[in-house]
Amino acid sequence: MPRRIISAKPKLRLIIIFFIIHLHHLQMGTLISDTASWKNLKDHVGEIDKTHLCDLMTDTDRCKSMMLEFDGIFLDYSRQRTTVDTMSKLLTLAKEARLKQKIDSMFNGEHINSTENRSVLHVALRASKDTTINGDGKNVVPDVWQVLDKIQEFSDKVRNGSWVGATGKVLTNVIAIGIGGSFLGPLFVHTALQTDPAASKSAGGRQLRFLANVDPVDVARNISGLNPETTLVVVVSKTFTTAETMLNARTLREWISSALGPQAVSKHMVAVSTNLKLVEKFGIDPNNAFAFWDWVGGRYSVCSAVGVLPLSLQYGFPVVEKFLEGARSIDQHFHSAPFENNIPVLLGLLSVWNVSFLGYPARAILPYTQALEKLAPHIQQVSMESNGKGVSIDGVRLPFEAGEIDFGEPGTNGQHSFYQLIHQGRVIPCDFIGIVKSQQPVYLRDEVVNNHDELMSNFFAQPDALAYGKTPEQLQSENIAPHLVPHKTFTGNRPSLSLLLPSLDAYRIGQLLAIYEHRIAVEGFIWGINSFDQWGVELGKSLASQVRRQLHASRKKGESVQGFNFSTTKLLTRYLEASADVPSEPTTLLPKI
Ligand SMILES: *[C@@H]1O[C@H](CO)[C@@H](O)[C@H](O)[C@H]1NC(C)=O
Ligand SMILES: *[C@@H]1O[C@H](CO)[C@@H](O)[C@H](O)[C@H]1NC(C)=O
Ligand SMILES: *[C@@H]1O[C@H](CO)[C@@H](O)[C@H](O)[C@H]1NC(C)=O
Ligand SMILES: *[C@@H]1O[C@H](CO)[C@@H](O)[C@H](O)[C@H]1NC(C)=O
Ligand SMILES: *[C@@H]1O[C@H](CO)[C@@H](O)[C@H](O)[C@H]1NC(C)=O
Ligand SMILES: CC(=O)N[C@H]1CO[C@H](CO)[C@@H](O)[C@@H]1O
Repeated sequence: MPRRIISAKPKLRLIIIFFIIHLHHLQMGTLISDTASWKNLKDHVGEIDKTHLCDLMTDTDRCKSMMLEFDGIFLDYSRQRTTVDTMSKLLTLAKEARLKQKIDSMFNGEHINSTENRSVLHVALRASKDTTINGDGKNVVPDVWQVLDKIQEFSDKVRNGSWVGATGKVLTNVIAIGIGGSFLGPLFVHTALQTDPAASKSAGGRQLRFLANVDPVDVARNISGLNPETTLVVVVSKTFTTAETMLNARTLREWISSALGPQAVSKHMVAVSTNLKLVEKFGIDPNNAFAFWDWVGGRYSVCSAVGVLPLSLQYGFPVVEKFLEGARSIDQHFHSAPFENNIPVLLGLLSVWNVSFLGYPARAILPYTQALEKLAPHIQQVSMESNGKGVSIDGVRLPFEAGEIDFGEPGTNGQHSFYQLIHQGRVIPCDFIGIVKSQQPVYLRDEVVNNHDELMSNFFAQPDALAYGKTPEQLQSENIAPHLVPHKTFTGNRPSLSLLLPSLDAYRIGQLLAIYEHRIAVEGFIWGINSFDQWGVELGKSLASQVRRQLHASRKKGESVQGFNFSTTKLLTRYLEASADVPSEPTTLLPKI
């Protein structure tokens, strides 16, 4: 081929080169930023920059078209910096990105986790028994239900006292050890359920704790106040090799066997893992291992045994089943609703609009209920681990930035913290999440409104404060001292959206989870990246093993620090010297507080 180009006439040569480049381009897949609809949206930003939300909000037809409801969830995105025209341009972008086909590929079990040749089927984890979802040529739903049935039976036995600890006592406490997706998702759901009346009634005095960090301080806190005789430990690790989880598991195994003898381990520890060999080697009966599959990514695993086992132990399987049903309702909506009425699709498109066109890289998640305090940390992982990528799915470096910076706190706490920056500093699009009926209503005599209404007054007020702002003229008419006017001015035009849920029970929590999961997938599908791998977490891990080897060699053999750069050498040397008095031999003493 190259020889033929060289021998061709100059003009022909150019044509051939152009053809080769074009062919290469097609093979590598077109970047979304090269499409007409992307450019069209870029040009459209100028028009939007001429608008202000306080004007856009006066157009009732526009606002009406930006509200929708599905299965009790009400979405209002009229405070986006968008017009009806923007929305239609975004829908065209979705078409050009082949969003529909990509969603179908996910539901059809195609290997969309292409860098690792895997399907992405967390939707199968909450499918009803009679559905068929194929992964690698077989229906995976029966496997899913086999594990769910096993969890139901096991959690029933522990809860009703027919499975007891080594000394015959009922196991009323559970510590689940896992990190990343095996921690944040289940913790989010647990925190949200804790104060739901139905869930807390079925928890009936039981305790559930999640241990993640390899910091021994966390071990101390997690075992504090618990008796090994009444504690069941669930070890969650797909490969049973995750460094942090396995060290914590060995530490709690020591806690149990030093109190109750080594034979107690099999009564007090169970596993969520696929590596039955290592489970058995560890001392856990492989019959007490609960499986999940290669097509479940860590951050999408809360609906697998990873979340379902600890949550069923705490709340009973029927409560957790409701949670799965809520997620299923959104899965079906996401798969079948037309894009203009599809909540996760619209939210995903709006995120792309903010990040890639308006240049707002961050997003605040602001639930007006303390029960959702772990929503933002969970979504932070789902979103930032999924979409924080630098190349397209075909390996081409992106000429734009993908991913978004997620953070958040429940209102009204956030209002006394970072809202200052959101109102008068940087523009940070906000997700306001409100609940119609509180999990724990309180209404005091002599108060103007009940406590939940007080909370929700803020939920309704904040989006307008952000959108409308306050002008110098308004301030002058209020006779504000002139030197204070600039300080009290709010520029407004700050976008937000409002999601209103009828209540916060297990079903609604499942819906909320699935809305965010799918929204994040939509963003990745549009950007043309692989939202389902996470190579970015590997480098730090491998450098840590080099440090681990060094710490061992220095402490045991007095070797000096070598092979690191100047800065790390200094830091490590200082660390080793200053901690020369820590015990150099292992002790079986566990931390105590
Ligand atoms: C991907 O997986 C499928 C089946 O799981 C297998 O047939 C195929 O050879 C794999 N492709 C690569 C590139 O490894
Ligand atoms: C406890 O639950 C198990 C599993 O569902 C069941 O087989 C057993 O009969 C129950 N025992 C009692 C005492 O309720
Ligand atoms: C258990 O450890 C986790 C993190 O590893 C921590 O977030 C949690 O607060 C601890 N639990 C208790 C009860 O202290
Ligand atoms: C994609 O594959 C990798 C490697 O097996 C896995 O770590 C990741 O969790 C997968 N992602 C999903 C969403 O299944
Ligand atoms: C885009 O803005 C809306 C609110 O206007 C917000 O809800 C959404 O999360 C934002 N997305 C991003 C990625 O900033
Ligand atoms: C001089 C030297 O040792 N440089 C090292 C600094 O750290 C990086 C990351 O571990 C190494 O790649 C360098 O070789």
